Amino acid sequence: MWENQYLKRLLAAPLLFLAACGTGSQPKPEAAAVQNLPAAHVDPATAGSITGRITFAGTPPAMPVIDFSSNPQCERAHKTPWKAETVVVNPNGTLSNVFVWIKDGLPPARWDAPSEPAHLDQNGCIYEPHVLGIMEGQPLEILNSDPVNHNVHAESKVNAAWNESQPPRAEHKFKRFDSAEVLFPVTCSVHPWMKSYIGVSPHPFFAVTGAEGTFTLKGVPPGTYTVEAVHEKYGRKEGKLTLEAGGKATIDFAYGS
Ligand SMILES: [Cu+2]
Repeated sequence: MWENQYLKRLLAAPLLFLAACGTGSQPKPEAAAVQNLPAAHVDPATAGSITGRITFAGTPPAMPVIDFSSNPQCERAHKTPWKAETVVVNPNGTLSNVFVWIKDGLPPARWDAPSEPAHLDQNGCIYEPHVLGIMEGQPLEILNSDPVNHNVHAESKVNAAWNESQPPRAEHKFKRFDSAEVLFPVTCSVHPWMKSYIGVSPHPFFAVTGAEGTFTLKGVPPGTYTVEAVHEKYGRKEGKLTLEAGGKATIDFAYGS
């Protein structure tokens, strides 16, 4: 069971740390710096929210229908044609799958990650969700709901990259990313059309837009912030705002022509 493995890893961590000290090597400076920061504290009485909308102007590019025919089981999983999710423009003219986060402005602090894992599934030989937000140090539980072998390849640059096969009905994988990194692709070495993206945030103020093209960051302490939107094809946009104590701030981003 993963719990046991996870526990073992937790128990092993101090030993590894001691071992590292014994050999004279040190933990990564950024990791050590974060550990030394005071624990973040948000006063609910003054926390506010940041909301926004990601619009898309112009004609959305036509997305190719994915050809699953190299694997009959992948093909059978789709009753209707499945299009690539590189650009998903919603009927209301907004853009899906945009990762939005507070890029800058929070006071230096250590934000504890939730123990509840984020999930990435392989279902119908596609990754679900297409874009995933997760906190630094939060467990990522990876499922394979397909009757076929997949190969999960985290193509991270700041965090160590890894590439591991995941047979059908295998145990779920549990991973963690210990440094902020927005965004990096996750691909499958068996099925070239499979691609998702992960954004690792050092704090809990991030969101991914869905069918409404909107986002909400809740429980944000008052302050002046740089908010960044990141789309896999259309790239990065940022804007600044000031959130008053107990207030609501809005910031919209526009993509497309
Ligand atoms: Cu695959």
